[in-house]
Amino acid sequence: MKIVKVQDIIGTEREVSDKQWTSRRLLLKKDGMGFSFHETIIKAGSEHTFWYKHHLEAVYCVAGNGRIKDLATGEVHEITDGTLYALDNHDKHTLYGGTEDMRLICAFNPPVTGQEVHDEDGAYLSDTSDN
Ligand code: 9YT
Repeated sequence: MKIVKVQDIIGTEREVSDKQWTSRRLLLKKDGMGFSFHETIIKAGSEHTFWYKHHLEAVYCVAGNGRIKDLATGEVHEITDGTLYALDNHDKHTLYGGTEDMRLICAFNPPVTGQEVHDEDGAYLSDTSDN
């Protein structure tokens, strides 16, 4: 059994940030669960375009608010505490932070290794190994 505390991840290589978002990778591929598990904070008022071409992702909001735009259809959905979105079609999307920082819990299949970088499309490159 593994016990992971987010406060032990802060400031380590499992915490990845830019000015407008922070992601803490509680579980990565090397943890052997078959998925990775993250806490992502999206700053109020910020905007991010992501495209996980090689991963499926489920995201559950537990605090704050924002919106997500499906860039294929232009549809916009409100996100608040208790909303889940599942990118079951590798959906390219834009996330908008709302009036308060949004706290999101995310699972990726296949698991993120921690070495991925967002390419010019906002996509993660495919598995860069770690087993
Ligand atoms: C909201 C969202 O897509 N979070 C994903 C995790 C983040 N891109 C990371 O850990 O790099």
